Amino acid sequence: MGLPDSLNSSHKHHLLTSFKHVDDLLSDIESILASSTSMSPFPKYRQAILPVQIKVVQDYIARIRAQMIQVLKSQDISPPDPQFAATRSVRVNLEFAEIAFDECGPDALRGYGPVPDPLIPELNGMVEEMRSLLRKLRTYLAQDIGQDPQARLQRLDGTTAEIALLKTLERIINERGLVEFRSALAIILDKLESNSFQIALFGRVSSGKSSLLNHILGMDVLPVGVNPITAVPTRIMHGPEPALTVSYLDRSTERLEIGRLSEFVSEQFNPGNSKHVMRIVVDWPAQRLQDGVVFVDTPGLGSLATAGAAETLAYLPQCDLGVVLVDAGSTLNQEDLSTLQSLDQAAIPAMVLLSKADLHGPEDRDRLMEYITNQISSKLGLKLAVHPVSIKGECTKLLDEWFEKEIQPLCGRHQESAQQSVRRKTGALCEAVEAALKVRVELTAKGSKEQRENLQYAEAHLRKATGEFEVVNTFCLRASEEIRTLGRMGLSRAATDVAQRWFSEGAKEANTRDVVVRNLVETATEGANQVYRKIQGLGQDLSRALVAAASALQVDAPRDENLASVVKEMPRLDLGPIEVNLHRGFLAVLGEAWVRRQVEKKLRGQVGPAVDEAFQRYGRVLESWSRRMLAELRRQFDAHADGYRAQLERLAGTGTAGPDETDAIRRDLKTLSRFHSGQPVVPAHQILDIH
Ligand SMILES: Nc1nc2c(ncn2[C@@H]2O[C@H](COP(=O)(O)OP(=O)(O)OP(=O)(O)O)[C@@H](O)[C@H]2O)c(=O)[nH]1
Ligand SMILES: [Mg+2]
Repeated sequence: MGLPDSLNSSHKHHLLTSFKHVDDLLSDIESILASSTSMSPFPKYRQAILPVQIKVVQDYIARIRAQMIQVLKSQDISPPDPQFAATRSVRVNLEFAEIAFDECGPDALRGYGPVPDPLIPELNGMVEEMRSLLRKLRTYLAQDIGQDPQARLQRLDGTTAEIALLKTLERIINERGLVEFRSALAIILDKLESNSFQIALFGRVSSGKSSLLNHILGMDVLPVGVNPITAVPTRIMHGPEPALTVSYLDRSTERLEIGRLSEFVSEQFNPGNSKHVMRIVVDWPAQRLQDGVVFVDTPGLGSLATAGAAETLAYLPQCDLGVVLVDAGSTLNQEDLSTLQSLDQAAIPAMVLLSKADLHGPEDRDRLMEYITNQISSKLGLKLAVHPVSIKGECTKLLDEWFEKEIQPLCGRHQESAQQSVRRKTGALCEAVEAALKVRVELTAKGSKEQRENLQYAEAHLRKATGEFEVVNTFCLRASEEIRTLGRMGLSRAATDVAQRWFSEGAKEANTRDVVVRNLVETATEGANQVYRKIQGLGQDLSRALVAAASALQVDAPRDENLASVVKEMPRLDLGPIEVNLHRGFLAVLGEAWVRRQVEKKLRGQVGPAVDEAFQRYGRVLESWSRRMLAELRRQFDAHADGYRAQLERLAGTGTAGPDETDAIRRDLKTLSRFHSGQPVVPAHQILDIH
């Protein structure tokens, strides 16, 4: 009897358990390596391993693992099925990870000793980046299985021509780990499933969005008014009866009387969305809502905006048409331009309305419209028509005209428009995925140590820049707080100036008020300028980090690369009507120092409380201005940085693609190029068979 030509099951079992044990040990080594480079305040190991050694150890671990897989394969041994539901374990770990990351921030670290100032931005950046990644990952894992893009695509099969491309994109995103494109894909699938055409109204606070929608739909359910009103984006869609559906973040959805809308939608009754409303849908039986047209009323943007503005910006990429209202009473500003720019970046068609057109006669109106069109064209390079509208008197016919000429035909063609919108979004996603793949192949082709270092440098640069936000934010809060108390200092400075003038130039009493006001304004401005310069400096740092990332990835830097230009229109000190009544009179015979004290005392008595209050107010205004500027910088920075970061991490971390992967990526690129070259496309099932 000859020997059997393969290992028996006990042999195999022994091999498998031994390999499994080795693999666990290797994982431990990986965690030792990881912890030796970790920023954690509680390192487990002393830093005895140099970065270059770590790299070598990692390479060997990879080789040992590859070898084990080879051996198992050649002996026909298959590893056992996994025992735990991975998503659950991952979610549990992520919860702990978030807590752990919070503990790595400089504030937490300070409990263990002083943290060197230059390290603070980097630490903050790490915590911020990690938390944002963890949040995204958790949201993704929290979706039930019906939300899995593959299953959703399966259900949508045959509904539109884009499905084949979307399936290919889904596969590539998955296989190549391009997680940054998942949310874009999810938005497209939402669209395909809901089959609606969403027309959203954007604009600054009080530009007339809610009034306009009430008028268009023949209703008065949306609250309107002069203060910031709308706090939560509100979708209005066709329904047989007026009704209201409110979904919350933390409890189940409710269906309510339509009359209760303002309890949820308005800033007054739901300030800062304290009721945790996620989604508001109004059913309304209007003819204009048929064919699946949905209108969306959004919280106002701009300098007077409330927390709702963030909801508006988060909602923005989901609409099919963005209608931006520019108030005829206040004309176009930077905020309107950046809304239009965000729509453009999200590949969403936009229209501009000159609202409250009744405020001007036809000639002024035409001039304003021409000005707005020119500004949009010169500042953004976009050709957009501007339509005047109004809900008052005679001018309502302008609104009806706009609706009939521009919107009705679109609604009629909504099915087609919805498909166009999906096509455009899919096209944009396809281009972005292709760009990400190309970078991997190209950098692999040229792949050198220097290149790798470039990537790591750019990655660290982005991280540092992200961390600067927290530092600048703290600085601005402190500076705004200080400005609130500068009223006293401003007055004594004014007193010194007044006294000096009286002694050096002779009395010019008529100018005393101007001298005082100038000194107060200068005091406030010096403080505010620090805030301004800090935020502008941040804008420049962020732009540099983006340019460095783009150049390391060898892609074009963003068009709007100068983020510092976001920082505009710093508020000024508003002293209100103050009366100063100082006379040199008999004081002139006394010494300058004494006079100065008298002047200061008089000034305090006359305008002290008003000045204090003006500085208090100015501090608050400046604080909210700096918050807004930082939020806007953050939004613009993240729009580019998220994608760069993901690519840099992949390339600098796991390295460029190996030869097999490079071939696979080339095949992916070829498959994608067929979709837009109009060549016959391989059916989806065959594409999946290629690999
Ligand atoms: N003259 C004139 N005033 C208007 C017109 N439309 C709206 N208004 C006024 O503008 C103010 C703001 O209107 P809203 O519709 O609440 O503005 P909004 O853009 O929804 O404001 P938020 O929800 O706070 O962002 C109200 O006092 C309206 O009466 C218009 O066509 N002409
Ligand atoms: Mg409103």
